[in-house]
Amino acid sequence: MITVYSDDHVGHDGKAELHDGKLVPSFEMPRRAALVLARVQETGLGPVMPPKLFGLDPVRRVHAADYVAFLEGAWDAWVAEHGPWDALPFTWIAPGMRRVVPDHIDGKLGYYSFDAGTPITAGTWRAVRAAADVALTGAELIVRGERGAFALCRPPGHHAHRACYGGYCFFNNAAIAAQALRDAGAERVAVLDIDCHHGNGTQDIFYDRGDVLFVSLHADPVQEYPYFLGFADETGTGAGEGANANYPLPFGTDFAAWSEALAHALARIAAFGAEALVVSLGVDTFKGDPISRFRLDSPDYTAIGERLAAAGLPTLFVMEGGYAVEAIGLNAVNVLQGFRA
Ligand code: SP5
Ligand code: ZN
Repeated sequence: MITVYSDDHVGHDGKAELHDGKLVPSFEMPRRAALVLARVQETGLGPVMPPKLFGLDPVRRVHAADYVAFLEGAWDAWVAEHGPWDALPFTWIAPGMRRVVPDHIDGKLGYYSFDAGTPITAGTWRAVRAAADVALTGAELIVRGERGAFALCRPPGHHAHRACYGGYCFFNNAAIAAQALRDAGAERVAVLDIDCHHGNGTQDIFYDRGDVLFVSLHADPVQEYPYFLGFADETGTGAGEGANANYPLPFGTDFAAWSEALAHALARIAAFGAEALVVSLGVDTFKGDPISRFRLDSPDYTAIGERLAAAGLPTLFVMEGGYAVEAIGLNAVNVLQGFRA
């Protein structure tokens, strides 16, 4: 299986996120991608190639133009106001307030985000562009006939909505790839999100569309971030009615229970008649993950890969979360090896 990877993520290096009331070192760090790449290389999974450059047009197929322009200029605007320390928002729009774009960078950060865990740093713009190119290059491999490909994206993407960032995500790499597959001629595309957190951004981007099925297995939002989306009664709207399926699972979920939900998810995907599958591959379902509460173990990821292969669809894997850094390479590449076997 070909892996697509760019070093351009390394300059996205947040110092801290708001966690349990304290600013703590960012869980989402450059070493995550470095260790996944190292595991790809040491296992001989297959060749590693750099991304092609696609520009911003395919990004704007799923993200609002004003949001993309905001991200491009956010760091410079922040530095001009506050100096070269990571940019974090501290206030957001709540019901009863007005959705007006502020002039001030502090207001803009709140307007275009939904949490205080997602710093913008000097290298963020370069990194998020590269991650989109990595996903788009992976999608192109699938269009050209590869059975599977791995987009080793960083930062991750599935929490990013059409016009806001959060959850360590800026551009929704999986959504950009799914849209690119549609634009290349696939009539129906499925996105399966197996990150421990609900893929709120991806769901929202495709919620009113019947051509992209979104299916997600995740920690129940009554207990876990992102809290405000990901419930089982969210089934899509308008033309998208029936093209969204959430499987919220409780804290402590082990592979037996998770696996049962996966069977339901794969049945939904089969019934949908997708021509291609995008997997939002988070491995923060691991029992050793420092911010999540599921109990999957490393060999389970190989079994997941085998199950995904049995779906028989051309499959693009897009890297999402996973914060047990010492095990992230093993767990992520186990999925890919299980798929390849
Ligand atoms: C891509 C991805 O996996 N993003 C995850 C973002 C999660 N950020 C907030 C996590 C909050 C976890 N709460 C744990 C509380 C422990 N006391
Ligand atoms: Zn996650």
